[in-house]
Amino acid sequence: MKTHSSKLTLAALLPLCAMAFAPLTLAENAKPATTQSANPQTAAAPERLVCNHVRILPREGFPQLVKGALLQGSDTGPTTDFETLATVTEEGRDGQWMEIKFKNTKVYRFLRYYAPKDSWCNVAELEFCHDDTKLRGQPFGTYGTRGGRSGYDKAFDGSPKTFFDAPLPDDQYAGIELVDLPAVTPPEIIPGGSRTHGAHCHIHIGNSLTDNEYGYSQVIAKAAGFADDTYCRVTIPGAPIHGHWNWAIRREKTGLGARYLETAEKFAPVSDLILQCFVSNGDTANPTPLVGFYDMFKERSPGVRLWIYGAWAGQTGLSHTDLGENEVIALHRVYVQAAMNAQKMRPTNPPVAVIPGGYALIHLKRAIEKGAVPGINKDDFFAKMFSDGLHINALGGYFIGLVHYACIYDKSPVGVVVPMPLPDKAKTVISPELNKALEEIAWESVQSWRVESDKWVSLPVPGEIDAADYICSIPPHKERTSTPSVTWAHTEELSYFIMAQDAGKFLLKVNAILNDVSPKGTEVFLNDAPVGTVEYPDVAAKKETLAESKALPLTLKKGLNTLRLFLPKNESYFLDTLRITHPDGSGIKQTLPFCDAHIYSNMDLEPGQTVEKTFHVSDAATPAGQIKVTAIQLDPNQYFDGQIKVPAHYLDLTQCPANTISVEAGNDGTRKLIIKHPGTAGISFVLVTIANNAGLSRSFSFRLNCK
Ligand SMILES: [Ca+2]
Repeated sequence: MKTHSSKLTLAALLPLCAMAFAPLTLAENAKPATTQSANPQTAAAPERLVCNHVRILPREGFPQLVKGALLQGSDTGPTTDFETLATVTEEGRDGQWMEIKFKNTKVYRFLRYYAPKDSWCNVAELEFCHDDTKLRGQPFGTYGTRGGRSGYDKAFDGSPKTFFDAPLPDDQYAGIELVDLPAVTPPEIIPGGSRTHGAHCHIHIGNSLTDNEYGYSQVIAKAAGFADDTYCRVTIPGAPIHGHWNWAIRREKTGLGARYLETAEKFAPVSDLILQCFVSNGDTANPTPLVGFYDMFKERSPGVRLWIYGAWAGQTGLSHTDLGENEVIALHRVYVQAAMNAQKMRPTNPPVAVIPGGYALIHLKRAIEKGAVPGINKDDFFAKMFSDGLHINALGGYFIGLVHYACIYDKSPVGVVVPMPLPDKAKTVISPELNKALEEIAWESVQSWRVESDKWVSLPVPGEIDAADYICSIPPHKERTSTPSVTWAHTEELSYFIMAQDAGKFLLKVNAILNDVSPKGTEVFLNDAPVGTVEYPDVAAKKETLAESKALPLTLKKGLNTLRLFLPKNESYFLDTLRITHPDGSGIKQTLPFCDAHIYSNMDLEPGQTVEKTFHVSDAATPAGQIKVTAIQLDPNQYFDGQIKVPAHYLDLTQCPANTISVEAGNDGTRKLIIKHPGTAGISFVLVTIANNAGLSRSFSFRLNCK
C-alpha cells in the first residue's frame, strides 16, 4: 500500500475531489467499472446518451401545472449541482404528451424534472430522450407523497393514470440516473481486514443534507495520509432514516431496498455508520431504525461505531432563515437524545455519538460575525455557506467535511489540507488564511462539543422545536388523520409503538372497513421481522361494513416493540382498530386507546337539527373516565389540496355559533358527540381525537354536510 505524505499538493488533491463528487451510491461504488467491451449495453457512444428531448405527460385534469418546470442535469448526485437545460414555457393539454426539445451536448448522469412552485409535481409520466430514443435510468425523486397516494415511481411506471403527487408544493422533483453510463472511477474497495494506517470506512445514510458533505471527509482523510479511507453514501432526496429503514427491512434482492444490506456486506469491516436524522417525523422519536441499521452493520462489522449526523437544518419545511441559533441548539439537543435512546437499546463502546454539524456552523457564524474569518464579511455567513434556504454549498460542505473528519478520526484537521479550488460553478478558491480558520473552527467545535454536549440536553429551548414529545420514553405513534376510506399505495405503512411490560405471546386483531369483497390481507412486521398477514373471514357478504380479522399470534419482547402494517396495494381500506390482547383476551398495557366511532363516515344535518352520537372508548392503561376526547374542525388545507381551492360551499365552523361541535364527557367509556346545525348550509370536516394518559392518541374524521 502506498503511503501519502500528510500534505497533498493541489494537483494530487484534484483527482480526489473528482472522486468525492462521484455519485456514491453503492451501485456505482462497489462493482467494478463497467467497460464498453465487457458490457455491450454500455457500448453506446456517449453522444447517444445526451438528453436533448424530454417527454412529459401531465397529471390528468391538471395540465396547467407543468408550466415553469425546469429540465435539469447533474453529474454529481440526485440532489447536487444541477444545471438547467430547458424550461417548460407553456401549459400542457389534458391527456397529451408534451415534447420539449432543446440543444444540449453534455452527458449528465442525473436528469430531472424540477417542478414549478405550487404544483406538487403532479406529472403522470416522464421520459428523458436522446432525439427519439428513450434513455434508460433508475428513477429517483423527492421522498414521500401527499396523503400516502403516489410517490415519484408513479412518474415512471408507464401508466398515464398514475402520477407523482409530491409531499410538498414547492421544490419537488423526479428524474432518472442513467444506467447505460459506464461507472465513473470507483473508489478502491479494500477487502475486509486489510485497511492500513488506521484508515476508516465510513458509510453515510441520509438525504440531500448528507450529499452536501460532498465526500470531503474522505478528501481530507486522504490528504491526512489515510490513503485507503473508504467512503460510501446512500441517499434518497428528502428521505428520513425511517424512510430508508422501510426500504431496508424488505430485504429485497434487487432495487432500492437491496442497497443497505449490500453496503453492509461489501464494505465490511465498516468502522463508522453515520445516519442523518430528521427531527419532526419519527427519526429521533423512534430509535428502532437507528439500531436496526446499527445491527445490520454490526453483524458484519463488529467494531462499527454509530453516529448521528446533526445538520444545521433538522426539520423538513424549515429554512435557515427560520432557524436561529436557539433552534439549531434545540435540534442538537434532540440529536443527543436520539443518540442516548439508541445507546440505551444497544449499549456499545464506543458510545453512539453526534457529529455536530449545526453546532460547528454556529461557531463559524459567530466567528464570521466577529470578523475573525478571513475573506468573509461579517454579514455573509448565510450567503457564503448556503446554496439555498436549506442546503449548504460546496464551501459549507468543505467545512462540514472537516467536522466529520475530526469526529471520525479524532484528529485535528489543522494544517492537513492545502488551499484548493472548490468544484462549484464559480471554482471558488479557498485562500490559505480562510482554510486555516475553517480548520481551526471545525476542530475547536468538535472538541468543545465533547465537553458540552451532555449539558445541551438540559438547555431551555423554544417549545415548538424542542420536540420533547418526540424523545420522551413513551414512543409516539403515527397519527392517522386522513379521510376515511383512502386508497393507500402499497408502500404506505402504519407504524405503532408498543411498550410491553412483559415479554410473551399476544394476539393481534385488526378491525377494518373493506371496500373489496375479497380483500388482500395486511402484511404485519413486528420488530422489523415479518410475522404474517391478517386475514378476514366471511367478508363476501359484508362489503363496506366493519370486519374483524382472524387473530394473528405475536411474540412481544419486553419494552419497546414496533408494529408495522403494510396495507394492500391500491385497495380502498379503512383501518379502524388494532387490538392486541393476551391469549385470554385481556388487554396489553400501553396500547392505543380504542373507540367504536367508525360509524361516522358521513353526517348529514337538516336545518335546525342537532345530532348526537354516542360511542365508547377504552384503553388498557388509562381508566376510561380519564380518556380525553376532543372534536375540532379539520384544517381545510388538509382536504383541499393546492390545486383545488376551498370550495365556496365550505363551511368554516370556527365562524359558526359556539358549541356547534362538542363532546360530552362520561365517567365511564361512554362519550357523546353533539353537533348542531350552524344555521348556514355547507360542508366541513370534523376531526375527533381520543388520547390516553400516556399521551398516545388516535383520530378519526368525517364529512359534515349541513343542508
Ligand atoms: Ca404514471
